[in-house]
Amino acid sequence: MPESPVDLRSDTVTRPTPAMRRAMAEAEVGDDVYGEDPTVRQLEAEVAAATAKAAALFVPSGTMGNQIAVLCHTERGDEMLLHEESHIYYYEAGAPAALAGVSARLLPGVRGRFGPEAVVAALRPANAHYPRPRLLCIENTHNRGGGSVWDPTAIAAVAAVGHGRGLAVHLDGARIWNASVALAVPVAQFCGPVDTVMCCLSKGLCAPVGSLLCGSVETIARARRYRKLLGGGMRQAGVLAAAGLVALRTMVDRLAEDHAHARFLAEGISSVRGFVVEPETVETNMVLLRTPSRPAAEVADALRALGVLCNATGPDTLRLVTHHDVSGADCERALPAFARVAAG
Ligand code: TLP
Repeated sequence: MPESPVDLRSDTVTRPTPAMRRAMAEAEVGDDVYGEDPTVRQLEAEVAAATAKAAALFVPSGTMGNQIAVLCHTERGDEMLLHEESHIYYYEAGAPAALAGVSARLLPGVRGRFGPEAVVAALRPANAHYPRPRLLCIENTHNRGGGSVWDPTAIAAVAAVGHGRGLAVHLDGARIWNASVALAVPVAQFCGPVDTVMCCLSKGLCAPVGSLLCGSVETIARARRYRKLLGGGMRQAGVLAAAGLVALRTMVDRLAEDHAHARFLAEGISSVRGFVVEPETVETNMVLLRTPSRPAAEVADALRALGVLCNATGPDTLRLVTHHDVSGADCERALPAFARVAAG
């Protein structure tokens, strides 16, 4: 039988574990739009506690969680400040413009990070000509930054400038658990300086579906209304939340393995001609590879033919993502494909 491919396209491809499937089968449920699903309530309480926020809302996707945050913090015609490569701007189908009527002021910065000076430089004085800046967003870990981590001090520094100028601060923490494991810092410390945080259970933690938006009681009450407006009010969603609880309680610590596997891949590929990668820049479960002499999409096709799946994220950039369903042996099995592709 041919071996199954090594799927490094994303940590979103993980399948629910047997423990999750059991929990889903046995979940106690109710109608969550009536606020009557005990399993959803339990998950919301545990994630609110983990992020040290007063309340949390279970939503079907990270995209919906982020966009509800944008809706909660802004009005039509306002402006949000965020990194030029941020997921909210780059990968959410233009939703801030389409749903909230908000324009984006894009901030530069290496690997998805920026300092308070970038925020200050982007802010314009109050004047009838300018949109009102109302929201600052940070992403941790940073996806297009290659899984780079913002430490709590850096978050506090930019949040202080944002708050000082009257902006709300939102953290896209789709992979906040990876940041937490990488720095050995509790999730709550990353969240303290921000008003809202969105975190996902369906990336490295392997839950099949589900994200949470966390914030104050007032903000989450508004968020609940926006979730309904967007069609994200789910009924017996405890079936999904049950998998999320298993993810939260049992799948966080093992992310260290994914980080080690990413570093292993980067080190192995760094000596292969035709690929440019700096292993020391691998902070979590992502590896960005440059392919300077060939279009990345073509290289991805050649790797696929050899049983290694990955995504081209730019004309000469490939992204590899490690996760629960890729073992150390799979990573060892993947390495020769890169050498074969390089050899042409
Ligand atoms: N990211 C996906 C794709 O959308 C690119 C991936 O494969 O990495 N914030 C961040 C930082 C994310 O990386 C993602 C998903 C989301 C939000 C959106 O989550 P979902 O897919 O649940 O809407």
